[in-house]
Amino acid sequence: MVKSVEDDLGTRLGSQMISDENSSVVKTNQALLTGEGEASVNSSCERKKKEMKKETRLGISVKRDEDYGNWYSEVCRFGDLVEYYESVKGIYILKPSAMKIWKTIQRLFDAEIEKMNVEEYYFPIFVPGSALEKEKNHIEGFAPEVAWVTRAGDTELATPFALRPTSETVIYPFFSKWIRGHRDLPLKVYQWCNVVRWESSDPTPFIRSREFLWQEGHTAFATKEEADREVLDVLNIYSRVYEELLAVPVIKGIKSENEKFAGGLYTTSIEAFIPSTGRGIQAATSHSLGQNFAKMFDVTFEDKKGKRSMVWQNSWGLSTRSIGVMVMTHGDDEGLVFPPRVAPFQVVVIQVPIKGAADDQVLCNACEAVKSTLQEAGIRAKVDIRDNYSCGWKYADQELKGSPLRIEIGPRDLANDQVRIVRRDTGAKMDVKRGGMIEQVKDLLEKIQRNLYDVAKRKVEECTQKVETWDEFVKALSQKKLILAPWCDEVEVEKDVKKRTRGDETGGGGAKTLCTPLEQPELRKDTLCFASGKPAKKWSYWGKSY
Ligand code: 87F
Repeated sequence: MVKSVEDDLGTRLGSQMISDENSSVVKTNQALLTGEGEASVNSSCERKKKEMKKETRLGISVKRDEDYGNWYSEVCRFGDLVEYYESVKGIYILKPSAMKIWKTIQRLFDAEIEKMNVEEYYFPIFVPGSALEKEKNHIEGFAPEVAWVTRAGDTELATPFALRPTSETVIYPFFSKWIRGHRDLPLKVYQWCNVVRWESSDPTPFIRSREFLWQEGHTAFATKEEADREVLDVLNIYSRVYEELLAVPVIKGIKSENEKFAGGLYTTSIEAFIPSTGRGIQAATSHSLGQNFAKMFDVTFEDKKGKRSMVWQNSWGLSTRSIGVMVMTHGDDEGLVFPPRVAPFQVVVIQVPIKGAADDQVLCNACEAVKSTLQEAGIRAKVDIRDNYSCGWKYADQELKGSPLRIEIGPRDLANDQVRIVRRDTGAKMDVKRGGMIEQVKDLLEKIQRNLYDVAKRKVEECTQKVETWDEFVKALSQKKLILAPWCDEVEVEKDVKKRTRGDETGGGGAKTLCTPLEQPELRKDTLCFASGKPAKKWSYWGKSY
């Protein structure tokens, strides 16, 4: 059974903490007010934090770079993002922190997509078998992942329903019905919903789960040009969600024939890279469907000259995987690290008491007052008021849960009319006068947001390697690099690379293209494909992936 970290620590730490507090030297109220002896209290909290972590393994029990899989799982669970749903494998409960982040993503996305005149709908979760049948050729590879409802009570359903793995087959019959003439175009719809994909490979919270949340968009246009433009407009919004909110650098690109959505014309994506594992991860996709689905679902319109034509369609999606990519990008050995713009709480205020002091109500009030001042300035803040935990424990807990800033207030701070601010990303500490606190906090939150992005970007750049030959490629792959290589763009060559790199020491499947970046480095005329030796047509990113 997996218990939450608080349950765990409550039982493991409770008695130890109480005896710790009781055995401490009693300080007078005078000392409390003047802050006398508090320097040692502050550092004793830090020391205690370290000791407690060692003894009780408060928080993460493994190092990120030693056991990435377990590190990630612990960070998600102990950081209070998810709880495992033990009854069904690959299913997770999203806790309030995860939902708050998802809501922030939703808000930015809604605001941007509204500017593009895309309207929100809600379509049913049930997909009639007959509709999926229509798309048979394209979902062939996906069929094992489709989950079905076959029975109601004791009665077998005459026509079983699938739970949506994606909603093309639910929505397009209505496009066929709603679109009559050119005046009905463009038709642009999107929805926020859950989808179900019964994946067989290793489930991982947010990254690969059997039920997840996403936003999916489906649009129809009179011309290919309009549709093409939208594919990239949406990709840009996705890229902004990652870069501006989640502080995760991504690469915009086009998928290879092997890796595109088989039902469409071409697929664009944004790709992130996780340096610790050396794997790429598809962060969101925006597809041009061409007229394939229009043909299948009879989505046609009468143009201005009275001629019937098929529409041009797109579909695009961004899921809660984004939260997992953010955790992987910024998390460290102490736990989660949230970028300020999405952090459920940007500041946690913690009281640094004088051990054994009879009355710390003054401090408690000061913490509440600081929190209120922060909240009034629009900063998401909370006080950790739990009186059954020591300040050291609370520091470690705040670090585990990823809030960008911690404000410590002790008697000396009170006496000096100041607070101590500690950064989650760098650990830097600074004492700030109460009067200038809001300005400082706002400034620091912006700095942290920028720093997280810059550090992540630098790490990816350090892991990126340009190669031109097969030997360079294999070496870079063994060093877990994100590889940029000149390629002839042939399907068989990509399949061959995958086969030749399967089962190497880096584990996972074989290497494949992640994308062909929209931003292309210059390609010399005589450049050859690193894998086939044929003339290269483009630079593509290669690597192992999630
Ligand atoms: C799993 C089972 C059945 C992906 C599946 O990417 C069908 C599918 O069609 C399936 N997994 N796909 C492709 C989804 C394409 C597209 N749909 C709208 C997106 C974004 C949102």
